[in-house]
Amino acid sequence: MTTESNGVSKLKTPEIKFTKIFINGQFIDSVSGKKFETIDPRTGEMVTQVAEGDKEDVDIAVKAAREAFDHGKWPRMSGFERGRILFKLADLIDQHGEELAMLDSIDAGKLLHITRAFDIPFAANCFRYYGGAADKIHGETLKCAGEFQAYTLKEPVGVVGHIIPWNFPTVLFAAKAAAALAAGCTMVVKPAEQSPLSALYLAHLAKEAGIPYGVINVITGYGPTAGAAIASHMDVDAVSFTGSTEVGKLVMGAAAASNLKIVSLELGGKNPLIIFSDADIDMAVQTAWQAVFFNQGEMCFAGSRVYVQEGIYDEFMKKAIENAKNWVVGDPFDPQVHQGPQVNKEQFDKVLRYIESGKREGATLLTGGKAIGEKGYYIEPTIFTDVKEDMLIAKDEIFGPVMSIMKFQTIEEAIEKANNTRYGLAAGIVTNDLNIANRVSRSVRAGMIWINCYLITDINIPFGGYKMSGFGKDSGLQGMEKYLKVKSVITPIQNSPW
Ligand code: TXE
Repeated sequence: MTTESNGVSKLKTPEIKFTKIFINGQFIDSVSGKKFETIDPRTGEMVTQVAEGDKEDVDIAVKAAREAFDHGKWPRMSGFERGRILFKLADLIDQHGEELAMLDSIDAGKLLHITRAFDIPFAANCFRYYGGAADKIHGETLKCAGEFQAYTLKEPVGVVGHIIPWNFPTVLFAAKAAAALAAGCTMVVKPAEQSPLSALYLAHLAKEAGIPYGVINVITGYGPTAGAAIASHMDVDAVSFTGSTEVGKLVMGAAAASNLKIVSLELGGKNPLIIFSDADIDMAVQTAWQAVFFNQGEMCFAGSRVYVQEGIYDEFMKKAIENAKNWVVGDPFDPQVHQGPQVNKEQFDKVLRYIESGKREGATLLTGGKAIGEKGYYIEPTIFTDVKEDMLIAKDEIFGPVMSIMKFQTIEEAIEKANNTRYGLAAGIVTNDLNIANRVSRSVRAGMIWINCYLITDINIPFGGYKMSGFGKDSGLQGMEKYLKVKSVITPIQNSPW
């Protein structure tokens, strides 16, 4: 399907099948009947209208999830059976990968060829990984003092609220939902208002796969209304949030003020990428480039503070400028394009404001720095040099295609600067010296360290931060542990020989 664009080319748009909230296995209108628009970031025009869920809808969804948890078969069936259904869902995601990829591309401006090659297979594999783990959940047997023994049970926490951002809509839905489903939980998912379409499609596929009604409910809507209603709900047992640090604090506050629900937070980052002068310079430039500009720079793990050791600083700059010349910004549905539009006007304006602040505060604009075109939210890949530690572009998460380059001399200085941030999500080290790599990786306070690579991840690798980047991991077995509670059972044991 194609539609008229800004008059320059024809833009592809996918067919939109699901626009209503999903409760108890049915797509229904919101109680208020209100709808909101999702916007195509290529043009700023409406894609479609989606039901706007609010507190009342969250209440109904939580009731359905509660019923499915307290009386339904999902938490009671064997892990093996849950796993079989999750495998089926994984296959359905693969089969419908093209539709899902297109929905994320049109909602969030993500490159279709990357979404197809990475996001969708990753999402399907989340269900396979946790499907395989579902029948391997078990406790321990413990010997006690006196004539007693104990054992632990791992039980699902109950009803989980997942609050999801827009930069990896399908991936984050899958990583959170698959882990909680494997654990035997039921859930209410709130996708970001910017990117609700793939979540509704996934709800449909979950129904097709045979996940019982009420186990997955999806409420599309805004954060301060639907999202806040989940965070403060008395009958939600845990909330798993990915988004900004500011909202993470609100979610934690709401959890504390309501029922002390379990909280996990995956928040922002301002991640250092430290390039030592012994590094292979071409590899270092490529690594830095991908670390900042992949996914339009809209990554909490973007390596947006690039520290380059003085010996290779000038050469690094030269090669970085060369890279910028070959970098194509444009329609995310075009396979030749490297960078699509920012997700919406708000993020577009925010990134441009940071670029202005960089200029105002005296950083040198090496390349880029401007919006592209009259329509849509496109921004040039932008590199600042001579950046000082106290500039906003060195301190704040920009969440856009902006690289801030700083020079350093010694390993001690690099470590100190890398840790000079309120965040602690990720860090990168580029060096051929194993001793440097080992020392820096243990000295930087961050939840994820890449050595001589960046962005590489897999579903079995725990992901989550230190400091104000939050706590609690997504992915890996730890990603499932947070949806399990440990119960200790103690019984007498008589005449035991041991
Ligand atoms: O995030 P929000 P926004 C960072 C990034 C970005 C900034 C703002 O720096 O520029 O945050 O983006 C829901 N109670 N990240 O405004 O508001 C909201 O509806 C409960 C980093 O999009 O944090 C959405 O579903 N929920 C991040 C989700 O929270 C609320 C990815 C994230 O939205 C709520 C996205 C409330 N009061 C942005 N208010 C990452 N860690 O990857 C909003 N929400």
